[in-house]
Amino acid sequence: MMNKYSIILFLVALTHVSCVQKKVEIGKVAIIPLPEKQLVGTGHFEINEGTSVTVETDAQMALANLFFDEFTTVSGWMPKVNIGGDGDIVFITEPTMAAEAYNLEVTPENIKIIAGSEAGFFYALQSLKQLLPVSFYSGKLQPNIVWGIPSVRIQDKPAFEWRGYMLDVSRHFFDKQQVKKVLDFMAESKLNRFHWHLADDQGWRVEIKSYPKLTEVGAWRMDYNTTDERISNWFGRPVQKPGEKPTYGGYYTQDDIKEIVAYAKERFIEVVPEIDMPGHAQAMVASYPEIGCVNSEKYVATGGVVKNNTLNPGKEETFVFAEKMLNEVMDLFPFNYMHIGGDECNKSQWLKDPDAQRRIKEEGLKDVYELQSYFIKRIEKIINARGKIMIGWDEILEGGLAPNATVMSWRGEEGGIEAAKMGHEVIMTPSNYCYIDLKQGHDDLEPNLGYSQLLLSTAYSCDVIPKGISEEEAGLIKGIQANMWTESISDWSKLTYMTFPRLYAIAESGWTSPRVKDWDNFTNRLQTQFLRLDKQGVRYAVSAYSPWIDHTGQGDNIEIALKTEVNNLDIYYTLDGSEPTMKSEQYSGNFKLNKSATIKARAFKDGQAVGYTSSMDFYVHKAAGVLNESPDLQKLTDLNYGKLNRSDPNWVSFKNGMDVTIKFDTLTAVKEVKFDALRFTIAGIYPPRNVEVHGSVNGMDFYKLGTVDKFEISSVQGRNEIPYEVAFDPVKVNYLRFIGKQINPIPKGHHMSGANAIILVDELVVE
Ligand code: TNX
Repeated sequence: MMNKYSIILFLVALTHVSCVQKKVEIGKVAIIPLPEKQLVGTGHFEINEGTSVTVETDAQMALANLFFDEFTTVSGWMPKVNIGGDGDIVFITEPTMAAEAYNLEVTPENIKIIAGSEAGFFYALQSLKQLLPVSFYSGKLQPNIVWGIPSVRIQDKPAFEWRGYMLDVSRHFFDKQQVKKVLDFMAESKLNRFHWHLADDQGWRVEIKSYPKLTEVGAWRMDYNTTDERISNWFGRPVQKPGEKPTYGGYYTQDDIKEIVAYAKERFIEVVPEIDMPGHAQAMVASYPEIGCVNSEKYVATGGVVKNNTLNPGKEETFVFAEKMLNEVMDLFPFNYMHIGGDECNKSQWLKDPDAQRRIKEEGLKDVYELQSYFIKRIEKIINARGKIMIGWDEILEGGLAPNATVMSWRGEEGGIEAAKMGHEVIMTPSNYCYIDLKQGHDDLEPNLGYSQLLLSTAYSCDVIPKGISEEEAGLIKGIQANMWTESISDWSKLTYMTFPRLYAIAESGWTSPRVKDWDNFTNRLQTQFLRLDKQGVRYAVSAYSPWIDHTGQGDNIEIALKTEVNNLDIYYTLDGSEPTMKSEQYSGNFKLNKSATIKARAFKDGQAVGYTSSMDFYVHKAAGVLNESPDLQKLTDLNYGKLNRSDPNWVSFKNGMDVTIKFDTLTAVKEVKFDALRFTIAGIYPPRNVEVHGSVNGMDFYKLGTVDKFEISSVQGRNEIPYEVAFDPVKVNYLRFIGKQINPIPKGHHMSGANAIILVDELVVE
């Protein structure tokens, strides 16, 4: 039995529970891509259990339900959606508005969503979502939040009709659920073309009923996994041997594809399938060797660059195969574009293949380039017969462009310009702006993914319409696309890391008019977007907020500069290797450094650390900044040290042995020299077998100071840095000469055996 006191306590507890304070959270106006026009008002609109939504049609009803259903997860209820009536949030059709355009008006009293098409309503809802507080993105039940949307008037429309994202699922397979997540983040960024790279040398990914071996054989390869992101193992993958059963891979059934296409459609995304040919076709050739050439590779490729992988344009059965297969593919994809690749076709097999050679003669073709063009033109007929448009990478321009083709320009902008001048439609995906498989920051701070670099600020700076074309030609440029090649992207966390935030930069170039694009404004909005990604547990890169440590000058006159891509950050640094805080030295311009130090730098914004901590062991040695005989060699003494990456520009390469002389400003006492040589044997890069160091006062008479022999080490295969150190009795010199001998020829059984070894060396450290 309850006594008087427990009843009172119970009642107090009850009132307490029912009065749990609800907290109003109000979103920020930080929409990506930036709307054409937006005017921020005062006050906010609150979405609560009583909020009602009025739509006009069933189609709008479906859109509204898809969107407002997300409230069920985060608040436990969803606003009521009705056709007709007098709701708090109203959909209003305005037929004069352009396709995909919308207006969004939020006041404390109501929200008006105005558009001329369903796509317009959909994009308005994407903007509305970004106006909600970041907590909305957590996907967790938060019943005590009152969802506030800031007052704002938005008028918005896209700059370009093609706003794409390409995913390569051949090099690494991403399953159906992951592809749907890709479509979700595309939709949130108002992207509308999903280019699905379904076939390449390393895997075939779509069920084809008339050619079952394409998935039985072509979808599987040898592989190994590593979780170590410092290792980029694309070139070192195990090659399949007879009798071995490959287990890495996967494919989509035709039902999977239909499900994904429908999922995309619901989000106003059209899916463009790509079957890459006649090159990049090893998975096809491994499945059906009869459509390959002489010396074809037998198995699905595992990594690296594949050479004997081309379809045979000399055989009629190749075209029979292509026609049946492409028709099955086209049956699955309602959009009126079919991408056939056409890139990087290694034509050396065609030079030797009797069928290919016969075709060249019979058709009166000039060379293998015209043979590729012959192939592509026949494939175009198959596609046009279905009323569809063929797209190819810009190599389809070589040897004569197919008459109706759309060109995807990837090797810079030139292919796009040329195709537009010829009156063809173009999609811009120049690798120097749009390849999000490349590193997005300093080598030391990034995982070892991608072979080169594309910074966020560079991606943002892309002008979709290249310079030097007429207004009419500009009309043929349909838009822009981010390309996610996956040689080094083996899992979801790497995929999102490389995608974000660069995808937002490219989405903004596709959607936002170049007149209103603004880098500083973008990076401010990005910080809110990062909070949204945090709430979803999505991994992304903050590289653009991390300091780059640069230096200029020479000798004891070295100056250090700290820079970030993002402007208006506060940079703090230390010189003793400790972690910088806001109590450390604040950077206010170049500073002098005349002794060795470990510099660490970190950027802060509004009192919060942003980006990564950059670090550099700065070793000021006697030859720092001295002049070399040629400017190319200046990199040897510039205090930028080469990294374990053969494309690091700091390495200086020698094809015929190393012979370098450096000259000091004054007579200098020296007692030791050190440097590193790169071993990267798969590319024929071997460290020198022997190094001699000579000194001179007058620059003519040199005498040997010391030597080091590394024959055994230098002939080992692998990938690492080999240190060379030569110590000698102290002397005073004006000149030092370094002579390094190659291990020539590269011994039998080694990578590139028989060839001449290349030597890559960096930083000639003199003490
Ligand atoms: C070039 S772009 C390729 C792809 C690679 C990519 C890596 C293109 C049409 N071909 O096969 O995956 O570079 O960045």
